[in-house]
Amino acid sequence: MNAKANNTQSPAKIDKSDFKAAVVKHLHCTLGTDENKANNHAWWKATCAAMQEHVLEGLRKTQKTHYLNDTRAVHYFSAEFLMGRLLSNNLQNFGLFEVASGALKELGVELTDIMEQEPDMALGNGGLGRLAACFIDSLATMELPAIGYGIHYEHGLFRQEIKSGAQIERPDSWRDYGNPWEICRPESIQEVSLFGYVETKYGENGRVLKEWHPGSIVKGVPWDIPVVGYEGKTVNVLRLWQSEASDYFNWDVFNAGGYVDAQRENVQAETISKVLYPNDETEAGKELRLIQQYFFCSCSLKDIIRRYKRAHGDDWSRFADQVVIQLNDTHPAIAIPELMRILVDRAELDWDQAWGICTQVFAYTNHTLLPEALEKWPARMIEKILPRHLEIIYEINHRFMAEVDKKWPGDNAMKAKLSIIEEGHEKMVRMGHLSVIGSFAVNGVAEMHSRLVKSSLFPEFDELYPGKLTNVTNGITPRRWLKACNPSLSKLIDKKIGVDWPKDLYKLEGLAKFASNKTFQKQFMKVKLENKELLAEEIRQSLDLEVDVNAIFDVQIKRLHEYKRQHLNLLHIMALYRRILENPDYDMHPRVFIFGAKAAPGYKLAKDIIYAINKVADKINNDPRVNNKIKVVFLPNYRVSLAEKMIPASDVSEQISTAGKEASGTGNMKLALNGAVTIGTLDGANVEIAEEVGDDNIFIFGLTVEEVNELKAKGYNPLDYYYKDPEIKAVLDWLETDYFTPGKPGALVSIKQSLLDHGDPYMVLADYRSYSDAQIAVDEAYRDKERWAEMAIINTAKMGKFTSDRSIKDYVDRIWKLSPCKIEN
Ligand code: GPU
Repeated sequence: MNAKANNTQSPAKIDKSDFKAAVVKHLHCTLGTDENKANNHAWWKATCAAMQEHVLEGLRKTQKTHYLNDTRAVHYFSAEFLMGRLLSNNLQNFGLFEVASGALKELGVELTDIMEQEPDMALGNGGLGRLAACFIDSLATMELPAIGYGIHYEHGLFRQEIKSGAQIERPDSWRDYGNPWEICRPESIQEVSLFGYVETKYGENGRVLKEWHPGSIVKGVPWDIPVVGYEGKTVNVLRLWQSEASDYFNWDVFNAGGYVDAQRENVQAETISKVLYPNDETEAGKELRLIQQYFFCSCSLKDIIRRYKRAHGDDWSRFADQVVIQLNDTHPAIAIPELMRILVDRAELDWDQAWGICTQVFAYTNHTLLPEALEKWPARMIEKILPRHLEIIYEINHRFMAEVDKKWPGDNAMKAKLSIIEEGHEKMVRMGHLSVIGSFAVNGVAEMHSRLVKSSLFPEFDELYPGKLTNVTNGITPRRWLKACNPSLSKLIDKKIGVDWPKDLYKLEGLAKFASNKTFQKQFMKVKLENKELLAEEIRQSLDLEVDVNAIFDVQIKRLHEYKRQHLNLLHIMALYRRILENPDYDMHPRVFIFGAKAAPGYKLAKDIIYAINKVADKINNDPRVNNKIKVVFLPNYRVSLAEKMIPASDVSEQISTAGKEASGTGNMKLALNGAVTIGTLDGANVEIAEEVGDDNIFIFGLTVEEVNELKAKGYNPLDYYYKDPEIKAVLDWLETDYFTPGKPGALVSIKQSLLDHGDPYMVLADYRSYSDAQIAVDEAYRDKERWAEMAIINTAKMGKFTSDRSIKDYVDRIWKLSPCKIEN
């Protein structure tokens, strides 16, 4: 049989006619339709199926090679993977985008149209979930043995609709018509125990044995999503667990004639992986959430152990050589006591031996300092759901307290401070402390954040375990966030510096020498203008609103959160509006302020801010006196695929969190990579972006972390700013009228109240004037077209550091100690 017939030829050799034949074959044989009947959805599915042939071939080779080489692998545990769409990514990474596009064209189909059929895979909330997706892309690209483990949510992050200005949440059903990328692996089902009680027994020579009698058992069914590396050599997998009722456990009820009861148990079991919690950086404290966390951690650990045992039998001595587990925040921290349980209760290892393994296997990434995001579980809740795990946590803590006593003898205050258990009217388990104690490495996600993790979150842990706390600055994959989402700019870059940059982003530095070249500036800004036209079309389609592509496109895209300060942006927009009303000749370059943001459904003020943005937008966009100097656009349902359209079209990137609050940010990196200039505070990775692009190519404003702390210590009073700055006063008072909400005075007052009556916790007013001044500087800079083009080019040129390949290299060299494994084609 020739290579073509069995489809094992390498993707590099596929031509248009091969691809065309494969798509038609799948239209006929997989979808049961034909070229005349097929709609875009069918074409999309057939194209995915044609692609999936190569993906699965790559997957098979990769898994075989990893198995034969018995490779050490990293296991990335994350409750969220925000993958977005996969077709264009997989085509790009296999180098088949042009081939597919040409093949489809001959069939009378536009590839970019059918790509729009793909629902986003939105199994995450925001930055943390998207980071996980970028990391697994880099791991595959760098040919590293890796597996992502998470939850196969039936419903991902809600779809946002805007009705009369307000956010409405609708369910997201990303798999309704089938997901062409995933493969169910019933041969690797796991069972997970929940509830019940622990029996203490005595074994040989008085050894205490613990037996957990669970009250319920659920099945974890794995679904594998192939993760294609750039140039398509390594294809790793993202393994997501779906919960189902365990057949075995329901037998009794079923046989007793309790068909209905048995069905009820089914529903309960299936609830576990039903929906993603839509809270970003707030700990919900819900029982089901803890069950979700335990469910995927337990399935994943059992999966890892099964694989290890296949090669090493019952010899645990090499486990830590083969396995490293990265905990993406504390959401999977329950994996630590779960591994202890398996090792001590099941494998019957000594506690010390088991603990030795655990503390060589786990590493933990902290993604926030916000107190409301630091997970704590009521001990009573853990006891109910995971009785044995609570005992293990107490034992870990007991031994840890002895360590603390050795370091700080007799210091009970120190013990209370560092204990995993927080004593209070309700005992709580601090998952952050458990994670630090149970891991061999702990990292923050940007230099500044990691410094604060050491100095203010975990200073005593840093003293107790010198060297354990470290930094790995976040990154983004340039394959999705430049090559795939901005094809025009990518082609221009290819022409200028060659095609190696997607795998070696420091190569972009080669653009810097053209930053002041007039011809290149024109080419660069022409691409930007084309991208702005595409986004303007999107805005027209979605909102029936015209925007001027010669205006500055000023973009703030991220979850809605007080600390990210979308309301600072809004107050400034209102102030500009006011300036124009007071002085029709107010001199400014026209600007389109564009927002994309989802609010957690229970976060009242965040929803109020979305409402306010929309109401202010209505008024400004329809006021002829504004003379098109300002437009305000709120694009509904912000998500990965929308970001891919917004980012290439942005001139200005808003990164305006209160200093010390944004751990890193990654949208800041994506926007700068696509030639947007940042207006931002010295927060998170903005600091490192400023270092890379230089002070002349970024607009920094606002209080520093030190100044924020000083002002707080001295006693911050927002009223000082309200009375001192007439513009602040006028704008806040405006919110109280019915100017923006005719007939409904006070509809926007909660924003004013949070800033004046509730103490302005994120210091919006303290930074207002400095922000407004920085915006004037942006306006002036933009009017000098050449100067602006130079800034934009420098931003793209200097983003080398922020490829997620660099982040992964840092993890590999300093934490994971992994080696690449070449896959032969
Ligand atoms: N982040 Br904790 C989330 O998106 N969700 C969370 O639950 C937590 C953190 C973000 C940080 O806010 C952001 O600054 C960072 O860039 C991102 O994680 C990835 O590290």
